[in-house]
Amino acid sequence: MSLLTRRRLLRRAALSASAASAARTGLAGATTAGLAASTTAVGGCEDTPARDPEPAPDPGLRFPDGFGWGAATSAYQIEGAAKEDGRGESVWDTFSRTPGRTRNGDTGDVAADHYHRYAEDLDLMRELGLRSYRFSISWPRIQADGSGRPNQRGLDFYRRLLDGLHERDIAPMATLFHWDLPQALQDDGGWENRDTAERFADYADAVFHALGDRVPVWLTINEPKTVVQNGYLSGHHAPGRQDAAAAYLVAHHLQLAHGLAVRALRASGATGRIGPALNLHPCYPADDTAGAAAAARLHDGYENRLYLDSIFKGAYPQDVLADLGPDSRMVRGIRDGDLATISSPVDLLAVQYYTPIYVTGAGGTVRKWPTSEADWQQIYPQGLYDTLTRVTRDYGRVPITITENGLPCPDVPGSDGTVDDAGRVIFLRDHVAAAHRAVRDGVPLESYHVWSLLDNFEWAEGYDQRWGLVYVDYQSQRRVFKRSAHWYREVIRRNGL
Ligand code: IFM
Repeated sequence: MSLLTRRRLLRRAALSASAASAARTGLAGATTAGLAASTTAVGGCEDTPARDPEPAPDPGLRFPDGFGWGAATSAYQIEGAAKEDGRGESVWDTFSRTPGRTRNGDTGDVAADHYHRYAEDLDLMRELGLRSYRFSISWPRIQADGSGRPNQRGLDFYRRLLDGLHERDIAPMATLFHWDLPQALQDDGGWENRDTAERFADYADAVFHALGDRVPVWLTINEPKTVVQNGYLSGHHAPGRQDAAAAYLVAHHLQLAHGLAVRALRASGATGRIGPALNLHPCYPADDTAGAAAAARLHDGYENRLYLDSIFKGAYPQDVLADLGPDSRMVRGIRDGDLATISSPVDLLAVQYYTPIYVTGAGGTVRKWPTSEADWQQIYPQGLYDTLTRVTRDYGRVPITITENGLPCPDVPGSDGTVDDAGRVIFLRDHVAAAHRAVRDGVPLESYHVWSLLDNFEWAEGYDQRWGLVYVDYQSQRRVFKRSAHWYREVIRRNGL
């Protein structure tokens, strides 16, 4: 891999690094905007309305009947109970307990205590009117060391959760891997070791057999790109490596693990549908030079096509392979038959959208829109429309679910105890409107999930960033519906804006 490429990759990873937000945007202490006063403003949390890249949506937008309004979470971010019922250690336990790795030294040991409070949280979901709930299964709860006989107490927890969802008429959507790799597998090389993909397929198979009768939709690997970029390029996520050569071998093994899990589901006889969960960033040239167009195209290869092409076209993008070079660890790690496995037919694509990327002719990136508290996030709802329509245009009419979209805000309860996150309401409104335009223009979108249901452990940012519809007071574990939760309940009730 050329020095230029390596520099470019590290810069790219740094851009998406939420740890890099140590240089905060200065929004943390700002108050939220009054909704009425800023109905045409974009959805940052700042009190000075930002320029809006698009007009306020028409009130009265309705989605197709049966549209799956949902919210999402992940195991390590909400469950807590890190040492209970036979759960093993994950890379995030190790990473977050290592001094200096997370803000304030925060860990997921307790998080939102969802493991103990899941029944209360299920009632919150019902109160919200959710039709779909996306959560993840903790691999180290099912296999403490990442292999062998599944831990029945871990499976029982998820069965109780699934039963509770069915009782409340909320459709479950289960992610098999949301970054909490068993530490024992990391000790054997983690995702750099091809065998981890095989271990993942075994784990998936155990879960399909135990819970397959209760889960209509499975997602394989959450945001493989984030593991690659944050875990292995910038190193601000577990396992904290900075090794570009390893990073793309990891990408291949994550893709392989995805394909093996798809095959395991088919072999298990379970009837659920399955697909990947990809965070897609539209990459635009920063100016109208040919150099910026070419650089944006290659950037798109690393951000999007590496994952989409391998799954939907059975081939890695040639420009990325050429850029990595024939001697790269990734290219040398691809074996005959791997792409056929990776491209095993899926039933749906889960899209997670947060930000666009603007690429200069020199391969750098610039910002064009206001950022949120997460300084890697530029607020640009049109990017969601562009992403959805691009996927349908380039990869065919695979059913799409949006499994994450959201905004961190400095939510603080007022003296009356309410949390007025008006900026988040505007953000969500504008993104829902963009999704609606995509549906109108032919995108087969079946559901939308806000990230996140609850405030939770935001990885390297610890508990400093709040992304939830529901406020969590981490001292008392009291939950409070934010203004956005009340607003979203109405959206669901009306089936639109
Ligand atoms: O909290 C994360 C989530 O785990 C994966 N997608 C992005 C979210 C916000 O950073």
